[in-house]
Amino acid sequence: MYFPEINRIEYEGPQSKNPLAFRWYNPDEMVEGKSMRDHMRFSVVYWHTMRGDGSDPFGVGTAVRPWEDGTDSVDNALRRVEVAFEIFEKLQAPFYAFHDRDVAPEGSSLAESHANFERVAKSLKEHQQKTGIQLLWGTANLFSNPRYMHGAATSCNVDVFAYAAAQVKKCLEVTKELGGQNYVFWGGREGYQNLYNTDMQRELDHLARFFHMAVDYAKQIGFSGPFLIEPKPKEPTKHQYDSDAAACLNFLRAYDLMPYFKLNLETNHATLAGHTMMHELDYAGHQGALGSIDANTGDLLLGWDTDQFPTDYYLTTQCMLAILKHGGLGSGGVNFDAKVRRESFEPIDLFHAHIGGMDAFARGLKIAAAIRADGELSSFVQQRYSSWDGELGQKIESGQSSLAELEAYMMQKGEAQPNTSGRQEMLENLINRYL
Ligand code: XUL
Ligand code: CO
Repeated sequence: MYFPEINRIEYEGPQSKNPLAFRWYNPDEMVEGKSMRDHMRFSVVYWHTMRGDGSDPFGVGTAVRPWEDGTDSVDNALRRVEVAFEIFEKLQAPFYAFHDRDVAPEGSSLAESHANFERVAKSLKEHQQKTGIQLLWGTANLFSNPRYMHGAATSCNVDVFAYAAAQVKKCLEVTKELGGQNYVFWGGREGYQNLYNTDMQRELDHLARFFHMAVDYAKQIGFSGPFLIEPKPKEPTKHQYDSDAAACLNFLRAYDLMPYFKLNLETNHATLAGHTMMHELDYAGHQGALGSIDANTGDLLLGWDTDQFPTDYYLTTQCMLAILKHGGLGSGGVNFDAKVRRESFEPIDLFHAHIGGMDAFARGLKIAAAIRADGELSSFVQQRYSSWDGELGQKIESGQSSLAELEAYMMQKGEAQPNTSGRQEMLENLINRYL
């Protein structure tokens, strides 16, 4: 036991002042006919929680992690697995997610890296079996090693593409072996810093080839979970090819990948793209591509990917409104791609951070469900579009009208009268009634 002073975090209700208890996340509580546990499918990420050290571009790590021996050895990695599962269990998180290089050290050759990964995966599997905790998704880190400086699947160097392919092949095998429910591609360095040196079309063609190879290999080994692309518009590159939900869906359609892919949407990436998270969720959702979410938030005053834990009830309410509207997360989950601040250096801060995020999402779920149950918001929207429910609207929507017909119609009618107010302020007040 690495946290003898911390018991399993339990639900104590909104009145509780215990900082190590849930005030809103009550796993068995039913909301819209489904338990909170099944709605949220909370997941802890290995990279921030187990590997984050609090370093930033201005200074070395600050995090105190007594289980770390300062080496990047397999032994240290195996000890981390024990710590990780104690954290997951105590948080009552049913899922976790990793990059290959988070869980096991890169070796001095590809073969050694594969062997390290397999060794640690064996231990991950044992811990999963012992605890019932499951792998939400796996992904390959195709951006940290210097070989990937120009990208991986979009590198100008074919050998780098091949190396990345080998890494993804192994990571797919391990993800399947661990019962991973999805497989994620975040763009890493797939993008460009400068178009003078870039053949964008060739790079995009290569990215699509890479994804098709992954689809083919998944079929070959019987990995059936969906692939997820995680959009992000910039950082580390100036322009990331998977810039937002719309760009990803266009790419997937253009290259015949739609049947195999959905999206993993992250709040801080949405805001970097100039969108709200609700926009990204709704955009993906109405195209049947809402796969999973990376739950976090940026900072209003900082323009980069700060990956903070989400604690804002407006944000989580908006997320849950969109998620419920589109029928839930399916095989995805609410994955905390979030890190404690550099100044929050003690191990216990990892608990405070996750408790806050889980409670904020549980509260958002309850508020969203209450808004939906009352139906005032949805009936306002329905009413706002009600002119489309008449004969003309139906004819247009079903593709049976024409410009000529509409010209004749307006010639006779004369003018289109504005019919309803948008009532934005009234609706904002309405939302506030539930918070
Ligand atoms: C980077 C990011 C990644 C992905 C997984 O901004 O969000 O951690 O979630 O590669
Ligand atoms: Co992410």
